Amino acid sequence: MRRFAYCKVVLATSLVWVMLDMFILLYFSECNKCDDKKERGLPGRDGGPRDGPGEGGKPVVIPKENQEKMKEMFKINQFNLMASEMIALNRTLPDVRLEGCKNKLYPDNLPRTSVVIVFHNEAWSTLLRTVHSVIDRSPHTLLEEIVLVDDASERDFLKRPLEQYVRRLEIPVRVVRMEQRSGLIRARLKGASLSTGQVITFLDAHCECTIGWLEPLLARIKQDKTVVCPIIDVISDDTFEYMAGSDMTYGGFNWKLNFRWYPVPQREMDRRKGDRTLPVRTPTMAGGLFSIDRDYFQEIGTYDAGMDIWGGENLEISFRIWQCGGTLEIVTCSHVGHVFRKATPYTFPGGTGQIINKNNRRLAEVWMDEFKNFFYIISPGVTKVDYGDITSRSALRQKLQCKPFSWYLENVYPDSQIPRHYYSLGEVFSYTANKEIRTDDLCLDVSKLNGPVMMLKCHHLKGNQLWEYDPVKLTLIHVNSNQCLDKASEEDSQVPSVRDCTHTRFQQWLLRNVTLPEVF
Ligand code: LR7
Ligand code: MN
Repeated sequence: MRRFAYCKVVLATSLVWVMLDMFILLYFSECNKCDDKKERGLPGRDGGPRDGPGEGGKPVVIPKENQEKMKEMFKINQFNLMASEMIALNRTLPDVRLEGCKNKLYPDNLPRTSVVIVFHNEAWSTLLRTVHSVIDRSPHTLLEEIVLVDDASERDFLKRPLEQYVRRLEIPVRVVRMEQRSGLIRARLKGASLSTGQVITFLDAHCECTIGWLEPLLARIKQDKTVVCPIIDVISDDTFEYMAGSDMTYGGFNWKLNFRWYPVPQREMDRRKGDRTLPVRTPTMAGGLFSIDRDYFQEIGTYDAGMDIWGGENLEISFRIWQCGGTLEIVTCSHVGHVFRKATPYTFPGGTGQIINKNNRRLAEVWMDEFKNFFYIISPGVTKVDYGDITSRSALRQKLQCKPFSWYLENVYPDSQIPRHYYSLGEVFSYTANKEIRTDDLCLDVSKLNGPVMMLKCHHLKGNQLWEYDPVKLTLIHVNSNQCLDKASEEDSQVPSVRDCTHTRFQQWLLRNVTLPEVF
């Protein structure tokens, strides 16, 4: 395969590189002194005249005759590996920043960062393109080092060839290995503990940093207890086309505790007085790309080392930052691309569901108080999953005197899918203080007399999603139609509907109070 051929070339030329090292060192120590503009103008860097595959972030088209091979190769990493291998490791990318970001000035005493990249069986081309994009698009004065943490990969080219390749780069790049497959959380902990920069910046192993990505992140970190994420642009898993992400979305989550993007609400636009170049306060981070002050990372308890492989750590650190007095932001002037995949290419030893449920239970049990029940009712069987020992994480919450989850919902994430106030949480639905019958982001909705009732996206405008519960008659009255929720509109139908409130036998609903609401 191409990759292996390439690695052999890498080995064969490593001697030459040793000699080249001296030259490169000289060349780049020269270049450190260049101003940014000049560096950008160098051939092979942004703005340089290049027309190879994928240059300028353009999509790569695979010729017809290679389509079969392409499909085969796709399975290896769950992205178009053939396309990735055709693209230069230092391809140019468009400057996708808002105009107002391009001329911002940053203090010249910014803290230096270590960049920590963990990987398991990552492709050579995506991993090294990540590394090159960091080196090529960061002022070297701000880059302490890059730490690559190999989470027990099983690919030969990620062993010595990788070590030899990175040795010739103009920024110190360390390769460290996990002794056994540990998952991204413990791999990041190892990388963080071995790194030395004042700031730690985490990246996934298939990212590309764009021009000016680092300075606004570091500038923001100077604010106490602020953890910052770039806008995560999309690198197509099919074509490797680079597509700018929006500054109008931020991070949330649903009842299943999946991270999700949602539109930035009006209140957050208002707080920034409509200036889209100012950082957005985000309830959660996606997880893979963020910068944090090293001391603050320690102070708030790094990560939960009891979490395995993948998942849960992103919401866990998000809740923890907010509940324990920090701030989490998306810095809209910083853009980093990430290859979004539709499936995971690697194994989850012990089972995907098992691992993700375990991680999610750990975060729900430690941080979500009674609101963990929203997760539990929507994920049948999850309460049977063993989540191990959480005493040290609960003790951390105690020690840091972190605020309750209700505070987070009220103050940080009022537009959450989890209702801050609710009367009842039953087997299937919640009855919220807004008088919606709701599961996740769906609400029971009736648009005409005698039904039918449907689950539609909650619109929060009451109207046809407004239900009044009568705790004496035990009826749920659809206010607009003045009809009652009915178990069967025809005697033989099992589909709930609404009917005039006279068929009491079919119209009684027991709402179970899992948690009694506070006084409304
Ligand atoms: O066992 C593992 N060991 C690892 O070292 C499993 C993974 N990894 C590495 C992997 O090689 C990669 O570099 O960990 C990194 C993240 O794994 P991905 O790329 O498979 O994860 P993802 O991009 O699908 O998932 C997102 O959510 C994860 C939850 O645990 C992590 O927080 C990822 O970092 C995160 N990625 C992003 O935030 C990028 C934007 C995606 C979105 C939304
Ligand atoms: Mn990823």
